[in-house]
Amino acid sequence: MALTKNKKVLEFVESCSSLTQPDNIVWIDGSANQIKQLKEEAVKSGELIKLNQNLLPDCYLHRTKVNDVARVEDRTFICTKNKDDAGPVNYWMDPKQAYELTREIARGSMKGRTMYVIPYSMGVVGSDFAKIGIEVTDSIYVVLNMNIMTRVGVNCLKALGKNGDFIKGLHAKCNVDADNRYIMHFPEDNTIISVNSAYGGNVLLGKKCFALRIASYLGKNEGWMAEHMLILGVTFPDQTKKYIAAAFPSACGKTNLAMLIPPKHYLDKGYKVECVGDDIAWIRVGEDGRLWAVNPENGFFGVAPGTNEKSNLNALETTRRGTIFTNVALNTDDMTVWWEGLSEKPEHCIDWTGKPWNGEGKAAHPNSRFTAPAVNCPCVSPDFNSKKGVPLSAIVFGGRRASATPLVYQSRDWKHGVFVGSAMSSETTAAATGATGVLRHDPMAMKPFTGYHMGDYFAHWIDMGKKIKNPPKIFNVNWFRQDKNGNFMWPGFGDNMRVLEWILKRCSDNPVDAEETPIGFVPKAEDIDLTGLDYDIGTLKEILTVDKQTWFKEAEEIENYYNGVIGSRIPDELWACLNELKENCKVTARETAKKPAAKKTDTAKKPTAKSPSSAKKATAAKSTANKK
Ligand code: SAT
Ligand code: MN
Repeated sequence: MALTKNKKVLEFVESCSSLTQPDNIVWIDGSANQIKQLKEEAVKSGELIKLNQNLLPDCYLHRTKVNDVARVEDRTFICTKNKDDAGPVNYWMDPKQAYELTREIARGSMKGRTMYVIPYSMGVVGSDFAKIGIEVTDSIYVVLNMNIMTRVGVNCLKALGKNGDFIKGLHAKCNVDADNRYIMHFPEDNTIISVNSAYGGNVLLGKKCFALRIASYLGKNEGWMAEHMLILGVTFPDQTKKYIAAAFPSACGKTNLAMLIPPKHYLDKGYKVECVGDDIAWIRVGEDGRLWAVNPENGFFGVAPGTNEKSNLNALETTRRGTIFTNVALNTDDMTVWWEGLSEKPEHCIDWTGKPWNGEGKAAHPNSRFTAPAVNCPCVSPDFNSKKGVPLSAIVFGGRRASATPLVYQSRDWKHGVFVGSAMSSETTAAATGATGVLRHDPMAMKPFTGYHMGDYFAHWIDMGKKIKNPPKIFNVNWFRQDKNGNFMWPGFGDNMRVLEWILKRCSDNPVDAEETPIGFVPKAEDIDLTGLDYDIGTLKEILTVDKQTWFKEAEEIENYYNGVIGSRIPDELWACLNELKENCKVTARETAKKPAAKKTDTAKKPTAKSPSSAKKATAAKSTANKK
């Protein structure tokens, strides 16, 4: 029975059911009882495998079809009336054509199936930030995942009232036919249609489709920002707190950074890191002129491989109950889960395709995932459900770069920070179909997620800067520098705290000193606290060095991207930053003779006491870790 009198909702549900012709319609009320029944049904049908309920209570395993394991960027479309408004880095389709195409595919596709109507809220129901969506789907897996990832149920319909507007989402599994798979966004109609997939980012419509692609478009029009960012809070020994939002491409370690456990001596001193979000931030200007951020999600859809007690104990603990695992391996000895990098290989296991694993190839798919409730997380922030969000001291951009980009640098101001974000490149990962390890431009880690023209998105960032009286400082980090033998040069994971500390010291009223380089401010190596780490300060110096020639080439590459890809909508402020970078990186004949590039001290800032550093010998361990 319909759970609302909102005519727009009823009309939408009716239009979906007359198109797809399901046998039944079930409204998801969000009650524990209904969710329990759906899990039982999914176990019966084989859609979920019940795991060991003693070791992993309320945990299940799901396997997707082998052709349906990641987001499909080349089948994801932004359907604006004007092709230009979708811009150069999105795939575009005329809305009329896209509606016709997907409606034809979805027509009658739910015959013999049940259609579920999921009312959900992105953000705390009823808060100023929150927005309501209705997702109609024929997949129990989607219902159960949405129930973890978002706030689901009747209170969302209540918040909507009789007349409220919402984001419409239709998901029809159809035959999971990769050749007819489409993820369509109609930002001008607040509508999403997804057909022929049953994998996470393509079908959990509250996530990338709504909370980033549609929301970024809404944010541009309404004066706020939807970003692909984790949010974390650092508590200092004196109990003050500061918050950081950080943008990294998919599968580059956002979940690990968001749940970081600081090294022992930081814990001993009283430092604490708490997680507000691991993937998406909705950001507004507060009355105090600062930026305030919320995480609109309610759970974590994290990459499983590489997650272990050392890399992310908090994530592991988060997945110990109430979790749905997708495409990991099944340890048949004790009916628990396994993935590469978790622990020793199990004696007997079934790989992600459902076949006994003989130890060759991967047991878990590289993009296998856990869907886990945020409340499970041992370090979830007490501000997780805050209606007004948390104030940002720093914004951090980061990519996966084997060379060129130093461990950390700070931009000169907001505009320059926007330039740094716009110039981001990163090596591709298994989160999307296609080749991995290929360097590509991924501005603000939003290349696959901006619901409008990338040049206008840059301009929106610049415009936002004009409204923020007390802007956060903007930084760039790179945990992934490699030496000539392919070894990572920075340990990453919990040791990233050492870099976060420097970042936050730069955000204080009495900032720590820094070196000015052609690309921005880098730390003096002695100011990164290496206490307790077996690490060579020489290596640190190396990954803090900015090589002018390399960066001149980077600047030319950015120029090619600006000119050749993004084009005329790039704001003048960013061109000015690019020209400045080129100017700063011009190498004189004399400099060529005596490298490396000269640095000068940041005289604008008052130097403060240096943090203790006790560098020990040895180089960074050879590492195969993939998300630091
Ligand atoms: O598959 S998702 O888009 O949900 C996760 C990701 O790629 O970041
Ligand atoms: Mn993501």
